Amino acid sequence: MKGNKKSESKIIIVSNRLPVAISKRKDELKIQQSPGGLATCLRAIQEEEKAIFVGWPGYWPANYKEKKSVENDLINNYKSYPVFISPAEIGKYYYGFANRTLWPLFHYFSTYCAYEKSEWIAYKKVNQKFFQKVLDLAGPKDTFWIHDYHLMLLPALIRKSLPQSSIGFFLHIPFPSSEIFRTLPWREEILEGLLGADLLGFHTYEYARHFLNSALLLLGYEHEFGSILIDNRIVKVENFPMGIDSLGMEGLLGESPIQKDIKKLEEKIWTKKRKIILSVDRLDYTKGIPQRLKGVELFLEKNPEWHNRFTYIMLCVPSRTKVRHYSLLKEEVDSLVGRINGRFGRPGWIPIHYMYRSLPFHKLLPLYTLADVALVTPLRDGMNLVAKEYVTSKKDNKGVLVLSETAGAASELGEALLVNVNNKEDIASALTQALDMSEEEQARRMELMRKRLFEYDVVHWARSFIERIKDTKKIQSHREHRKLDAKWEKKLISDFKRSKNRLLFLDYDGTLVSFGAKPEQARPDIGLVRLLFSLGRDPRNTLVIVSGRDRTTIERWLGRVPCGLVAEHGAWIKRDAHHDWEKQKNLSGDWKEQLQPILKTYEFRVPGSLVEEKEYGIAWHYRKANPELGQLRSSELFDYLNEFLANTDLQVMHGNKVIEVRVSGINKGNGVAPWLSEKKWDFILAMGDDWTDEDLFKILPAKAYSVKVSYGQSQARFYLESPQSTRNLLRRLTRIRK
Ligand code: ADQ
Repeated sequence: MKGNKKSESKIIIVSNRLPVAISKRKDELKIQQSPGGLATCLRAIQEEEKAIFVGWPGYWPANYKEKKSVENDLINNYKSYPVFISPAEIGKYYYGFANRTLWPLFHYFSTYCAYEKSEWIAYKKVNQKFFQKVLDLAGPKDTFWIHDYHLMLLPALIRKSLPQSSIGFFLHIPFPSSEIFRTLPWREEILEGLLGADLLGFHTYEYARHFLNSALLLLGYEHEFGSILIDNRIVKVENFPMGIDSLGMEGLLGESPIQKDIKKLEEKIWTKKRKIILSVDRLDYTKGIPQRLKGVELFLEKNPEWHNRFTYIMLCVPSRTKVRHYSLLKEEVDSLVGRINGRFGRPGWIPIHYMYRSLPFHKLLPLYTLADVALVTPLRDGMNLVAKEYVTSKKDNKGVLVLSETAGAASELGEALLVNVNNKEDIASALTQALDMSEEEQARRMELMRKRLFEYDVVHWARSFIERIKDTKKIQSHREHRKLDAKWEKKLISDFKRSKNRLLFLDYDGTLVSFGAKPEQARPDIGLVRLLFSLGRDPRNTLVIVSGRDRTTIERWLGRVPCGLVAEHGAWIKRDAHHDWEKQKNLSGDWKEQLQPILKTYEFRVPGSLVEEKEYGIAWHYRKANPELGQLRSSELFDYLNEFLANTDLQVMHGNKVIEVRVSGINKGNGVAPWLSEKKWDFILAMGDDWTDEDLFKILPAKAYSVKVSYGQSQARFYLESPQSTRNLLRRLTRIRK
């Protein structure tokens, strides 16, 4: 079986829970559907032919024989490969780290968080256990799709042992703001674990942005349009709002047993002539149940005319009952329901009909269909599928959804009545508005939401996620082709060897030396000076250092190297040691006076940043600033300056952690023109790391070797990772014998 599985290409879906769960009643094992939103999603992708599932079956077998029988049943009948986790491990990993630390933290309940080292260790151990299982099943062409906060270390574990594999990870809960996330003691390990994936998916753009900010702030990883480069591998971070199985649900609604149930319930309601308000949740403190009840209480206080004219059916599924905050919540909800029913109930009418149990989906459907109002009021929710299920059930477009603005679903269901759950007045008045809403208004809102849900259903969601993992792999392999690898390096060296007139353009910062915290800290070390001497000394080489720095600094550092110099991005050039500096154009730096106060304000507002004045340019560097603040303020300054300097002959550039203003028409391409125009060259190499080097790459002949020393879009033919790789290449060139 194992051999077979390894030879086909398949999708391995890994989640804490399998789509089905096992339980034992009266010595008999039973297999049922797992509860909750993630399980709903897994069932929807279960139909995917090539998918297999890996996860916890919710059961610890009594003995080896039972274990084997459970395993065979799950594999053969449900394509599910169980990872058996002992009760002690479940206590620490699932009820512990996952649900007493990560769950409250990611839902902004930081005061509920426990930070227990032993639970963190158990979490690592169980992630390792999943990894071993996955490794047993994995073939070379398989795609892994890992789900949710229980398994955040798994992507990196797989990446380490199968570096070429395709890995996607989807988080079903919110990713909190970096200010919250950074309070986690093991924050770096969690981020590194996730970044083992090729694709990281979140329900909303906000969560993706929070993740990118945390990676920047805590690990220093920058991103470009949602892509992060790690060890020469691209990680894509994107939002994929999860849908539900709308078509499947509509099909179920048409089945006759469900229609019968709907009819029965309808008659019951009709005789009482009461409207139905419905809520359906796991009993979880993130779902805002007490807040909702207080809103309903206020509605009852303010609207006596509605007494005896509605029933609120509140359906709660027991959840994580072994975690203390959940049992406290149960007590609070019980007492609130008792209080409200006691206060407002009368013979023949109780306002809240509270059911503390799970219902099979087909029993839920009639309730959805007949409810006039759905009250979905989580304090935080990754998405919230109940809201989407309610809307989908409304074939006749009748019904009103009241939805919390802090549920992920709110970003797609803007036609709902959106409420701030902490404001009970808001809930009470939304209820009034919902119960009084005309049928035309209901239909107008419902129709728009339904259309969206049918277009972006769970099948669309799952397919687009899997497609995107493949796309990311394609981007990576395209990148691989551009790498100046051993094969291309051999060709470059052999062309270099054969040539007699070689032209070498080298940028300085980020290409020959790594960036220092301050500009003056990047002075050349002795190794670099020797390397440049040895290149410049060879009569067949014409070496030119092409920099954005001011001419005084560049001359002080490299003035004795036998090479040409270009300073201030081409404003100044020095052909060789025997020539003086030449100004490229009739330049003036008078305009700097006007800009200096603006840039100084940013120096003041962003601690760690600084202003550098050049003869014909002025720059604001933010390398040492807090990365998040630096990125934010730099875009703001860039936009501002562009507007401010429109219709002048000044140009604003956003370089590597620097915003610089200089006279238009001055660029590295023009700066090197005096050399390039000589036309005698039989070998040209240009290396640079920044987009200011693009002007140089752009004007080179097609055969020239242009190399970008970092990740990012570029006109260069090749790329290398770091200044260290630049130096290694140049060192090899100096070793070539005549
Ligand atoms: P959950 O927190 O479980 O999911 P939700 O998205 O609302 O929340 O999904 C609940 C699912 O369970 C729904 O399909 C619903 O029909 C079912 N359900 C709820 N109460 C029930 C009851 N009493 N009886 C029977 N079935 C019931 C997590 C995240 C969410 C995210 C999903 C999917 O917390 O934010 O939307 O995963 O990514």
